[in-house]
Amino acid sequence: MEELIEKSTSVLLNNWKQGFTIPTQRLYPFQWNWDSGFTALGQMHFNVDFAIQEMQNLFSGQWENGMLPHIIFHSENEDTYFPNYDFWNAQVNSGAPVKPKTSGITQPPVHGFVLEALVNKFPSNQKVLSFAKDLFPKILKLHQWFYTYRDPQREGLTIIYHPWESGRDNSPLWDNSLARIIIDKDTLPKYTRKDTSISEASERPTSDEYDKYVYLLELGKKYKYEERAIFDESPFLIQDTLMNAILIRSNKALIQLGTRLGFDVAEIEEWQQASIPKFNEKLWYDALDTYVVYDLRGQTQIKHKEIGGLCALFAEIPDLEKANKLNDYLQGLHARDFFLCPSFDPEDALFDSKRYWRGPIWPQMNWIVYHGLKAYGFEATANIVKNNFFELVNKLGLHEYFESQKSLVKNLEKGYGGSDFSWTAACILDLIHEQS
Ligand code: 9WN
Repeated sequence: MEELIEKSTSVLLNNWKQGFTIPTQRLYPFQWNWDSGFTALGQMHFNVDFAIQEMQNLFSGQWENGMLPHIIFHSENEDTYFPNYDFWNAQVNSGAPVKPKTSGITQPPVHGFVLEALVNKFPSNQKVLSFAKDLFPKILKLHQWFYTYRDPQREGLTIIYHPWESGRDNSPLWDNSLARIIIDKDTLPKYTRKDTSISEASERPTSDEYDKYVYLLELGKKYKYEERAIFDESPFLIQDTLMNAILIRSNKALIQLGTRLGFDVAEIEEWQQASIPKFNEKLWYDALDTYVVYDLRGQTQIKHKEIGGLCALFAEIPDLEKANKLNDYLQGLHARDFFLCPSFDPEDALFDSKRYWRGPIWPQMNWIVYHGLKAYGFEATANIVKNNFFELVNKLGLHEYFESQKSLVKNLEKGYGGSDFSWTAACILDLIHEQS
């Protein structure tokens, strides 16, 4: 354990850029939104000032309307990532900051429960408490943005209009919705991917998928990143399980924190009263015994088992009957010799054990599912999720994502995607400290 603590800490220190952390060198050379939340969970165990600065610098990119972008380009000189700040051109929206430059879409709002963890660890540290008082209204503003601009039907469920917002970019979940986009190569701006010359192409999204990501980015830009116009036209409009579960979990954290710090939380309680029942009503799919995402444009559930459905546990959305079904599913995978938790169901024809979000195990997802299982008292499964993660990291390194089939892991020497990855290191540190 000592060695793992040392290695993980040094990954976070090497990826530290005087105020914020990059996910990994070259492949992702800027500050990413939900990555930074998890990173702060690791930093707080060895340098609480880093954790505070990480969050402060992330929120320096918040837009006037409350939106928190998925990338903050603190440096304008890095050239190893596409799309860079100039391609996003977030300045078309008058509420985007001039400095730092940002992207024009968001990512899962982890900040509420991250701040809660920080305050729980340092309950009487004045610096932490005054930081929490300063950050709380900013997180609240972000949640207000979700419910004001991203819930057009006032259902209590927010929507995404770009796969990158879901955090799980090329999940097979999006295939049918993206198929509505017909690419006209003459009108799509020319661009060059950088990721496939840094990371293994067979572990990354395809070029067709990238064309569609660029198409949706262009759509946002065309409408100055103003939601209403984008929603009228976007072929891709999804009510995502992961995004909504994280929002609901962070709402819960804000209610607890706000009450402790003296903020009014009535509005947040109202969101919860609408969101949790709606999540159960609209996103549960009996035939698969799981929660699924809803395609708002196609007015249909997208019926696949995958990691997003399991995140409902983390927000304590399911009743015991549903929770048991999710737990049984994971126990079944374990019995069939899979490491937990594959990002997509291995029995599904669309499963791909290597390609990014189409099957591999993602560290921060294990952290989320682990805590979800614990919340229901599923200790045995929670421990498998945690121990599998440790086993993978010990054998394959602090990578971005991992193979889930035990028979294949045996012959591998490293994980997939980027190496020395920040949220992998941070989740390891947090789980080790929780244990001790
Ligand atoms: C686009 C940084 C990010 C994560 C996402 C992951 C990947 C980016 C990309 O890397 O996405 O945001 O260029 O592939 O899918 O979850 O936040 O680690």
